[in-house]
Amino acid sequence: MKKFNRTLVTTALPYANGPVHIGHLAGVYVPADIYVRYLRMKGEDVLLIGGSDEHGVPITIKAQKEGITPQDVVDKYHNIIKDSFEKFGISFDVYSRTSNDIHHETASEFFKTLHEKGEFIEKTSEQYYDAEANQFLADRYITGTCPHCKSEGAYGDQCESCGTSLNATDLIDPRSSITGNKPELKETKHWYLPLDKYEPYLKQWILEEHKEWKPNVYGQCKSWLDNGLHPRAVTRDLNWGVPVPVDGGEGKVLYVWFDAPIGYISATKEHTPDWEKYWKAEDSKMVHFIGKDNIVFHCIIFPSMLKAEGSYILPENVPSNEFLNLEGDKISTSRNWAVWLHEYLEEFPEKQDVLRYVLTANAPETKDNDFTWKDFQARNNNELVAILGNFVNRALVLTHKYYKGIVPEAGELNDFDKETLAEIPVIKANVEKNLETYHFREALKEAMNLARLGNKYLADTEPWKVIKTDEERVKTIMNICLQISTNLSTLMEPFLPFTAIRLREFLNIEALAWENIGENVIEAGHQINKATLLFEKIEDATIQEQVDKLLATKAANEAENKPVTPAKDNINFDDFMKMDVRVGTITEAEKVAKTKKLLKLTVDTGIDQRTVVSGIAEHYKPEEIIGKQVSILVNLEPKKLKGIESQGMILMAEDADGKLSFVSPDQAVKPGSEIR
Ligand code: B3M
Ligand code: ZN
Repeated sequence: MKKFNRTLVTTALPYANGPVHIGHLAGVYVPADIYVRYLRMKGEDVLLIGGSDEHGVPITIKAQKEGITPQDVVDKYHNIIKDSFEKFGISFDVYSRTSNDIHHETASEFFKTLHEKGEFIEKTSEQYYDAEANQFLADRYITGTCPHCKSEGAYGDQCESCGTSLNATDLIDPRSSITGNKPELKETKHWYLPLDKYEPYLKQWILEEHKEWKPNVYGQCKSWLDNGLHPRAVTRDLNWGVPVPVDGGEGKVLYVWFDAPIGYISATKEHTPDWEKYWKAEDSKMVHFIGKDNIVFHCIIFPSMLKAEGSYILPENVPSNEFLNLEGDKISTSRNWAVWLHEYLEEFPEKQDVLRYVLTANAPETKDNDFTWKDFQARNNNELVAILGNFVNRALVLTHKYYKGIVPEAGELNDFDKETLAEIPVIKANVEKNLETYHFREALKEAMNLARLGNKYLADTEPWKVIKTDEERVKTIMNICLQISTNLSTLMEPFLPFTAIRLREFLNIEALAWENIGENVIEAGHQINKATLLFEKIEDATIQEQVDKLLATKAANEAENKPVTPAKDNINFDDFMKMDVRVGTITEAEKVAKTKKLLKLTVDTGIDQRTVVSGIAEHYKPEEIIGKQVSILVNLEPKKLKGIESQGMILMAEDADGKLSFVSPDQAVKPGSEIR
């Protein structure tokens, strides 16, 4: 195996058009952080690179929707994302952003180098254009039916249903996402990277030399390479992004997927003047952590760009994950179907490690997986509390009880003691093997085995019984329990960094190196601190709140998508004229006793002051509607409701989720004015 002297770990740059959610975390940031923390603990030279992807159509579309500038959009979300990553303990060496000057310069230079080397093909072709919006329709500006899986709503650059990367002109029945119009074709010039030129190289490099890549990654690459590569446009007709820095590039920018991966380079530059050794030295190892929809860009396109430039290394591995779903449905920013990190951090303060644990234990490493709140609760209560927390707590509490918190000296070890301690290096080796091959869930499972070992040791040795007959023996037992606890604080650190710190505070020890695992590092006579619980049970009510929140989202989405009630049968004009609808002013309002829905109103109809009972109490408070002008059907037969005679009906607009609104004139009119 090749020997590397430093590691550059990159994490996909999230689009700054929304906050990050558990899908991002499980797919990319949690595994990358575990990996990097592990390497750091081994004393290796490693950098964790991240940043916000602030260019491209996802950003401009969001800005148009909200009526703000793209810069406003990225400023807002970059700050939310950066802040929540920090609080969640993703230990970036640098978290940058692609709107920084250093990135614009780096990406621009990169393009110019390729241009000067003659690596691009310049080609004029017909692209979709929206005449009404006066704009070319790049990427997500155009939607249509996917030619492969036939699902609707595929984008001009990618189908999110089947993951295929597309050209806008491949779409069936294309539509502009700005106006909904059928686009026309119009000529425009662009720069293309001839991917076909690198095909033989990529085939050798991936299919022959990197058979160890995960099957999902290798498989996607193979299918691309088997289908044959074609030149791909790396510029766009847009006004948001890195301007094309060569003649004829006016009004055009680099394709977001051209500049974004260069963002990894810019961020490294921003972090250290010594950036080149990470990117160019043969003994540097680069690893890209990404989600599965980014595979082609990191395994085919970016490597071709780096190869074309000529002075950079290529990734050693691209451990892409599959997707995490939420309660059985695909996570979606636009449908608000997600658990947002910044909200989790507020709603579950100090529980970063619980989420880190659950997302790792249930990571979508080989197939799509599902996050459910029930599973979150079960893993917290049955694993973190019952296994890890329980062992550590018993070890610490008994040490305080028997020895006032002073580590007792071990006597002679029996076979069971020796066997137990001998397990520690075995567990360490298993964790290492799994971390080094990017099997994070397996690694965590192995690490938890150390806590299981501790519990088993306690259950078998029963110090609380032995203390009555053999005080010397208990000293040995507790010494071993404290050794296991110390080792847990080190072994768990990559996965549960906040817990590791707390555990070290309890044990009153400094951070240890990975190599210390298995050594006896806690000495007899050492004073430990008072401990509190490492984890606490999560109650049903807390979980129910989260489930209810999702149910409300689902209801809102369903209401939004609910079709409008179909029109009723026609009536003739005379039928219509039978209804006497007027503008009235509400002059009094009060709740009808013992009902939830009813208000008793007095309405000035211009004709008279009359009483109307109306089922609007859940939508309006009596005091806020006095003086309101409303529409009232005055010739409806009177009817008794809860003993009150209602003389007419207030007309309300009802939307799909049952929300009621008054139908009011848009300026004050005289009560009694007829509505027709
Ligand atoms: N922003 C796409 C995504 O968030 C893109 C990743 C860029 S990595 C260089 O899925
Ligand atoms: Zn598709």
